Amino acid sequence: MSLTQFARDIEEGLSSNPKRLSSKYFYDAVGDKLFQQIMNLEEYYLTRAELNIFQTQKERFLELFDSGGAFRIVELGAGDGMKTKVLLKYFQGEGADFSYCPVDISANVLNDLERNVKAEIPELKIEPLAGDYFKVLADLKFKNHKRNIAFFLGSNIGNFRHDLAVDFLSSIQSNLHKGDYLLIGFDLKKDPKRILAAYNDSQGVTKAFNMNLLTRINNELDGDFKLENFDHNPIYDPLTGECRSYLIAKKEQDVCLNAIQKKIHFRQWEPIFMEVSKKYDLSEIEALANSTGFKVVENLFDDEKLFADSIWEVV
Ligand code: AVI
Repeated sequence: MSLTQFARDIEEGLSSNPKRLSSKYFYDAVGDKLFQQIMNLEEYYLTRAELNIFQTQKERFLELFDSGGAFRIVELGAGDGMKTKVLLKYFQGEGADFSYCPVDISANVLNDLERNVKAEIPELKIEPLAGDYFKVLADLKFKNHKRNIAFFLGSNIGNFRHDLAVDFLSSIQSNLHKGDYLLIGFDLKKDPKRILAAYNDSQGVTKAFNMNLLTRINNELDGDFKLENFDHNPIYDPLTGECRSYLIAKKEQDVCLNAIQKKIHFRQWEPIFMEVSKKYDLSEIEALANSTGFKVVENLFDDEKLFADSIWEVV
């Protein structure tokens, strides 16, 4: 039987001790919709905070990016480009010499984005690129020698384990030229109650977002997870800055994944680790930049100092 990567990862994660699932699998069609809803929740401050940075500091972004020559914005995981469009419109209006390369694994996402950006900013030079981030950056490196400014927004780096964040950022660095920039979004350490509320919203959307991975496993691996037997339990550790989400088995049970002939036993109150969303302070941001071949040029903050967009230069 040849297993898909999804099947292999799920089998491995649920056979581990402690059990774990990867949050990268949250994003099927239903998961994408739930994440859109999360971003509009009152408790989920991250998206609004980063949008506030873009709205209030667009002039500063342009001063930093425009060093006289042409530049290229390469957005890794562009999604709907909602926040980025604020900068693109401003830069275009100021007559900056730049182009926009949204990068995403999904060609569908890119088609929608291109249509929507062209309708709003018809004069913008846009070159969508479908594929793996590193491959796209490696191709661009040898294309023409415009200054690249890679964007990795939305606190996505917070979903990486520390060693994997270091590997990921080092790979980005090695696919950029000296002097190129990376604009990277970090959610900052703050009142633990506010952080926990963002991952435990009162409407239960974040719970549904986590539970949806069990539904996805049921659908794709012919599983029989009973969702009512699990509860969503996020915790925040102010020492490490890690908000960690778990699904907890409310009773002892077996779950069958028929497509891969696998039976998983759960003890009562046994957790499945689902996701880490790490919160940073400024010294950690600087240490991460320095350990991956960058230096911090400037940190830009929203009005409440909840979030930082950190601008790094390849050294
Ligand atoms: C995509 N990522 C930055 C989100 C976060 O805040 O860690 C995913 C998320 N998980 C629960 N709510 C939002």
